[in-house]
Amino acid sequence: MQWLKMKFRFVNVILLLISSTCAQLGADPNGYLTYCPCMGRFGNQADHFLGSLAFAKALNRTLILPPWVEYRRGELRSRQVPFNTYFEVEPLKEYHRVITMADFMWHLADDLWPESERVSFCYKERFSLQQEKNDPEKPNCHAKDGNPFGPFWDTFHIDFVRSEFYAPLHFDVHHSNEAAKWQAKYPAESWPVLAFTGAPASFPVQLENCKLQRYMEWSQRYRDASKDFIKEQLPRGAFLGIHLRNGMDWVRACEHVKDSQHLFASPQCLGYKNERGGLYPELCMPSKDAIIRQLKRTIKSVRQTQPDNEIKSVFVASDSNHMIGELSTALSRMGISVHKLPEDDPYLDLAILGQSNHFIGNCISSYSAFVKRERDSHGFPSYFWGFPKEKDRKHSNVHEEL
Ligand code: GFB
Repeated sequence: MQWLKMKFRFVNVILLLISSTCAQLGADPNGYLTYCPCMGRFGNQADHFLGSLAFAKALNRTLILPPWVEYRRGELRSRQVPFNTYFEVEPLKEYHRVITMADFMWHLADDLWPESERVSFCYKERFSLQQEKNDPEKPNCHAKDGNPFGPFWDTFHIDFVRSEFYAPLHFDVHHSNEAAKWQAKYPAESWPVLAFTGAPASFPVQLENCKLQRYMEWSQRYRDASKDFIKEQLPRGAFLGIHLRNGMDWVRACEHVKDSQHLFASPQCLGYKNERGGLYPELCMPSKDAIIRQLKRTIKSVRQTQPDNEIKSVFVASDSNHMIGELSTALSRMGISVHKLPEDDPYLDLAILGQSNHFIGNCISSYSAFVKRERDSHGFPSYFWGFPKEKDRKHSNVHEEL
């Protein structure tokens, strides 16, 4: 009997907790927006996130914060990592209403987005790789087809009953009255949740949305870990953070430099309309000698301009070759030590680069772009490998800092 009473009380407490969480979360009558960050790795997803945040605000819908999609070697299905593992949720609310996907799905979805009403949005029909699924009579977004599409929605047991094609609407809410068109076509009363097959945003991030980076604050775990590393592993004094993007995927990507005006994040140094020039190979893959020359030049220049806060060490982040040996040898006469994380951690690398006194990144990499935007939001200086072009630099007064 006693046991039954306790069980009853326990169930009551749980119900009370759930209902108070629901009350706290409160349903948004203006509706919600959810999407799969199904393109690329972190840098691409971060670019898309900023655009999606701006889009949700323009439509006046709460943005459901998607988990980050990660790929591990040897695993066939992507892993979904909760948004707040890496970034705080609260600072985003200063800009616009957001809710984590877990909170939305556990506390609100049953009422607001019942299983029978889950519709996937895509621009136009997307064909399935499995031929038998493509039915000319029933065009479909195939929102769960392939990796990471399936694993992403499966994380929250989401299946779609229908597809909606939103063409000719688009996501540029800065240069037209597109938001009003979306609201007219998909009012929140009849469409409480817009669920996009991919991010409702462009890549690279639109210029107007770069400044939203300031609402992305590292989680306590990453703030602590980066501070500890800087304090315990680097010598006292200023340090220069560098990003060396040089893995095999990058070598292949750089081959596209010769036939493009822009590649990935290149507008961050060249300008969105190539105002500051066209692409060239050294921007993508600087040689070892060019890297060492630029490092020495930067360190000397800081010595002259900021004699009270000289660079004492270099922190290297890389997806492949950190060049620790070569760089240590080259910089030893200047009394500079060269460091890297003991274990690979792309997020900790980013958090540390964000805090360095000076930063040299790869203009074409969206991973570098994340660091550049974060530093811009704090007023910290950033530079790029091979920019401006060495021969241009000799003949012009262009300041390297961007
Ligand atoms: O972030 P991301 O889209 O940047 O993809 P890019 C690169 C991934 O490589 C990162 C790892 O998300 C990390 O997982 N990575 C890169 C690093 N740099 C570092 C680093 O310094 N430290 C660590 N630990 N990991 C482009 C994509 O990548 O690559 C394109 O934008 C395409 O879509 C191309 O895939 C080949 O912009 O650099």
